[in-house]
Amino acid sequence: MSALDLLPEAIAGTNAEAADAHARDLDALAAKLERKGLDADALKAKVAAFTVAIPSWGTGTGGTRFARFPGPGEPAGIFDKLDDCAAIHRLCRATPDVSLHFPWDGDDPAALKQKGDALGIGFDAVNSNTFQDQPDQAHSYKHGSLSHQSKATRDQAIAHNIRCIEIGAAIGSKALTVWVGDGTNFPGQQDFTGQLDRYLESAKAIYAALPSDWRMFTEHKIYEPAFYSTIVQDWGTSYLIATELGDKAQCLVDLGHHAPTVNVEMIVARLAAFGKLGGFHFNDSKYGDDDLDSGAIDPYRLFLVMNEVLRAEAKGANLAHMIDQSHNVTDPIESLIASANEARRAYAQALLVDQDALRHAQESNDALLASETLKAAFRTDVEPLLAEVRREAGGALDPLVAYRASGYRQAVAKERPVSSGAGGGIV
Ligand code: AFD
Ligand code: MN
Ligand code: MN
Repeated sequence: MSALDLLPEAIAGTNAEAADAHARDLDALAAKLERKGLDADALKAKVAAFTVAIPSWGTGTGGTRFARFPGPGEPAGIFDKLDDCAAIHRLCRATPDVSLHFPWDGDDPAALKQKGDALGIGFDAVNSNTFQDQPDQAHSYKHGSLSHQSKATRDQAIAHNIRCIEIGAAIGSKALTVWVGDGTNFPGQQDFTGQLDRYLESAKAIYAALPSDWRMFTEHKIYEPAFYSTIVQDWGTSYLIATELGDKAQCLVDLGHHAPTVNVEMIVARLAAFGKLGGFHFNDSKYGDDDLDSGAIDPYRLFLVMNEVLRAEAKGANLAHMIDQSHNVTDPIESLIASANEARRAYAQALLVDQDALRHAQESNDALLASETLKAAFRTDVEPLLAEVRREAGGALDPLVAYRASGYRQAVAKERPVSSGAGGGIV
């Protein structure tokens, strides 16, 4: 028996306990929506269609560069990670896809596909990793990868990205996300332009290997692991790279990859306006690349981002919704469930924005009414609607309660080896 088999009973049992209160809350919300001229059923269908991909690397306890404190039942490999992803989806019914990271997730596409199919899990964008060395590799990435001074090192990094595309193509992915740690720690360490030229040449070689129906996402980040300059440091450079590469290249916005005061929703709008918005890594941030749970710090910002997501998607943008988080002090399954729910909540709230009222306020320069129009949607408690969407799809009214009731973590802890806490590191 698999630990996943514990879930149906826990879902049924906790749903039964919560059924009466849920029905009353849902009726009250439906009545409120109706007064505003909104149809709860139409909203439910749109919310159900909004899904986010789970990062395979987010299912294990993360760490900082100081330490890592693993919990019980840590996944020992990609197949355990996929089990955990399936558990998350069965509870919250919002995460049918997983985003894989290579070589962390092995090099056996047939086995990955078989496991995904058996669990009913699909695969979103694959991620390459040239920000750390693997035991068997010929050339070190200590001083860079796709932008390295040495052609042999650049070629090795290119070959790895092409292998990621091959694995991805075999398992049904349609995109490659490229994030590199390349940069410098000292002024003068590298020539800014020469480094970018080398990066572009490498990126073009990867781009040339994309299947016709694939996209390549370029992901920027302001700093870390490089602390003076980072090669793809902001959305401007990401846009320039994606433009230089061609139509199949688009920008990926990780919500935590900007300076703390940056207006991320405006970046989203700008990239969308020029057809270069490819997708997201949802998470939250207080200072930098904190990789905190979605909506944990600034749920209003997440709502404002979703408002732009809705506008872009209404105009036909195909956006990859993915999570990229590191869970240091929580059970990663719980954090991922909560994050998927928060992403959906913000999306549902954005659906409630009275767009006519907003446009009217903008046209009449009524700043306060414009702000209040957004706030009115943000203030609406859509939890009963989210719960009903989960219930109708076979999930839990309260997935965290059902997860804890299931004993899933305790069950996998009995089967999986104890994970070592030695060393720091992001995952
Ligand atoms: C990095 C980036 C990038 C990368 C991930 C690995 O956000 O998405 O793939 O973390 O954990 O900071
Ligand atoms: Mn990211
Ligand atoms: Mn990040």
